[in-house]
Amino acid sequence: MRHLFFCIDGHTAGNPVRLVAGGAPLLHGANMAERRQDFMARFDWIRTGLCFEPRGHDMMSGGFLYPPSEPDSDIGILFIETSGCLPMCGHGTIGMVTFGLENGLISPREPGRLRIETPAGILDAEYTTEGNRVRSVRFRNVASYLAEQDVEIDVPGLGPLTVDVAYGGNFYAIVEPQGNYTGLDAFSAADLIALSRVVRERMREAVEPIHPVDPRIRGVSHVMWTDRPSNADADGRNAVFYGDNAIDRSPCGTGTSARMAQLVARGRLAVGDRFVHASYIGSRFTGRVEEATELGGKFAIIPSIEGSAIATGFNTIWIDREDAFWKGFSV
Ligand code: PYC
Repeated sequence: MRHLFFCIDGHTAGNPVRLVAGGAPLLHGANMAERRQDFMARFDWIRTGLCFEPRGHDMMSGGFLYPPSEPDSDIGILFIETSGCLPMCGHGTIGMVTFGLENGLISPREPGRLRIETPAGILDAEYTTEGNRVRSVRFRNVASYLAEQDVEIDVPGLGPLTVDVAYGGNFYAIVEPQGNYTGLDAFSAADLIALSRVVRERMREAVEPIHPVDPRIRGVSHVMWTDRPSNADADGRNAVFYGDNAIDRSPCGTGTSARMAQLVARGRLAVGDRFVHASYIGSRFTGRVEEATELGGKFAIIPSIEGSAIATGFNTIWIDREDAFWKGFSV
């Protein structure tokens, strides 16, 4: 039996986005958060089959568009990635909004504006166009906050590290230069991946952050290695590890949101400030601290992230149950 998926492939700031425009399963659930649970319980094979080899690769990421559950929203998004079915994904949002608009899959009620329902919450987005092309997307992300401070771990090969955990739609362990981690230039991507696996494991042993309002969102999933920018036109750069083998090619939208929440909580960034984040390959997102807020009694911020995406082609993929690797594999 073959399951057919019609996809629009492309990338946001270098990181892949596979918008599955045909073949999305019908999901149960009153909102995108409940539909995410249903998808994980019944359809995770679609995620693994489309994201992992031989149809995808370690960085593969994307999602589906659904009718939103609440009347004020224009569109619902469900994210898939090699790391799982994320509550929220920033580069994915920018890519799927771009490809959805350019191909007539999203019709906003007000041109230039969109209200998007994600499993992590509602996003208000603005976009600019030139002809049929979407040139940029800025979205106001979900409330983001510093969840854990100064967690001490010991990493073989690197030694002791003091690490914060911040939330920007996913929970990030944030490693700043210190001790033997002297900055990104001293490490290859393979080094960072190997070290990240250990950092994530040690952090999971040490803390389990739980979203203050939605306990279904919990646990450190990503590791962000930070550094000073290499050029004056950025405020920082990073390498974000996800899944088991991936370094985000984009500056990571939820990671940049988490980083801004951490910096505001530590008094190193203020409401109204702009924060240009460079990725491991030098691509950029422009973040802004839109406002201070509160999340389940905790201090939080509303960050916004701006970036752009480009489609690379249509891709008709099937998953054939006779294929030994119909669910995908990773080495
Ligand atoms: O842009 O939020 C993001 C993201 C999450 C994982 C990879 N990219």
